[in-house]
Amino acid sequence: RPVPATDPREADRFIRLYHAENPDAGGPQARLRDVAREIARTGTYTHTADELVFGARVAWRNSSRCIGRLYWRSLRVRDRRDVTTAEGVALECVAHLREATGGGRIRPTVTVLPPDAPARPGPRVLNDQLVRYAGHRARDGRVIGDPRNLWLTDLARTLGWRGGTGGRFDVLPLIIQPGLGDPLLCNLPGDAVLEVPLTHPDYAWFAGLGLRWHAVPAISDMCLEIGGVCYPCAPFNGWYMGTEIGVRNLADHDRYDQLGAVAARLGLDTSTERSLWRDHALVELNVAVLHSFERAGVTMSDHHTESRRFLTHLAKEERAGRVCPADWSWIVPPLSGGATPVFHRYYDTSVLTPAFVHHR
Ligand code: HEM
Ligand code: NRG
Repeated sequence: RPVPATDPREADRFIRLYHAENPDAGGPQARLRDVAREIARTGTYTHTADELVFGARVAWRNSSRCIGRLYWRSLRVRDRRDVTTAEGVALECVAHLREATGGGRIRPTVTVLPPDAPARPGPRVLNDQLVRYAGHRARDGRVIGDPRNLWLTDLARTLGWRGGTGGRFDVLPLIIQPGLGDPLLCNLPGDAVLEVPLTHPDYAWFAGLGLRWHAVPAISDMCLEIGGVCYPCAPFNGWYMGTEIGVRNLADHDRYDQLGAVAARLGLDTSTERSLWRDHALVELNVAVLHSFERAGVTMSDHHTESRRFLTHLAKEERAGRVCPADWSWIVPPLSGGATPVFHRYYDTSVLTPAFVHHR
């Protein structure tokens, strides 16, 4: 995978932004000169530790699909640019999960591994999140587990993974692709993956559905792009908003597809759409998700609270004289959209950097 040289104009823009927002760092002129020289000599340049922290936080601030941006300034940045091996990357991913989980008090965190450099591509994690449940194709063609991860499960098997019980919630191994060389499989230690079994505050039968989800959403397949430099391995996490699990992961027809099972236990009339049995089942499923995380002491927000926080964030950004880009179709929660304040307006759709980007 050839890596192009860093665009000096991107570097220039970032260094100016850093110095504009960090007046204590002094003027940008000396640093601009050094960076230009380093790019001319090596094809790229190295961020200072402070530039990296700032760049990662602003990449979150610029994530137009993210409703959770109010706390962008408190993102914890683990600077691990010195890791040289696939084993090292795997260990840092495990350490990231442990630190970010915080025993349930989830801490928004990003771990930054080595960047792409000309003739020296950085490592990547092939899993789209650090914690993923396997999808197993059963003999009758149905899928046990998460159908979304069939490809990843197949890839792990091809690379020699023999783990898993064939069940619905088998945690997949990490698959690390080093900059150069063969991919590495790494099983996640059980104590690094906090999970929450789902129960319902009013319905004892709910536990019998055997549903659970992992505590930490840690996206691991996006590049962190700062000042023309691309960090292809920069797993990040915040906490879950309940609807991600209760409306999408467990309810989507092409995911765990649980609405029928929930509706049946609730005794709803599924013979007609007009009974709104899907809507009713969705609400109870989402009540269960929020209740279970709360009971387990794991940070999670509901979509009403997170929507209000987002508008607070927007107002703060405007007061700071910045545009806050947002993508309506991702920001509006997938349940009761019109009952949340984020529904009733439009947003600036600019694309800003630093950013987290899907490169593949
Ligand atoms: C997307 C919530 C923290 C970066 C999203 C989505 C939600 C969300 C609901 C939409 C996901 C979907 O529909 O699949 C939150 C909450 C957080 C949080 C509640 C709690 C602190 C973070 C952090 C970062 C981040 C720490 C990065 C440092 C992103 C990005 C996307 C996103 C890049 C778009 C992902 C994609 O394109 O697939 N967030 N987020 N978020 N968030 Fe956040
Ligand atoms: N919907 C996905 C996760 C996407 C990102 N969501 C967050 N991010 N909350 C899912 O696994 O359901 N975060 O960094 O907190």
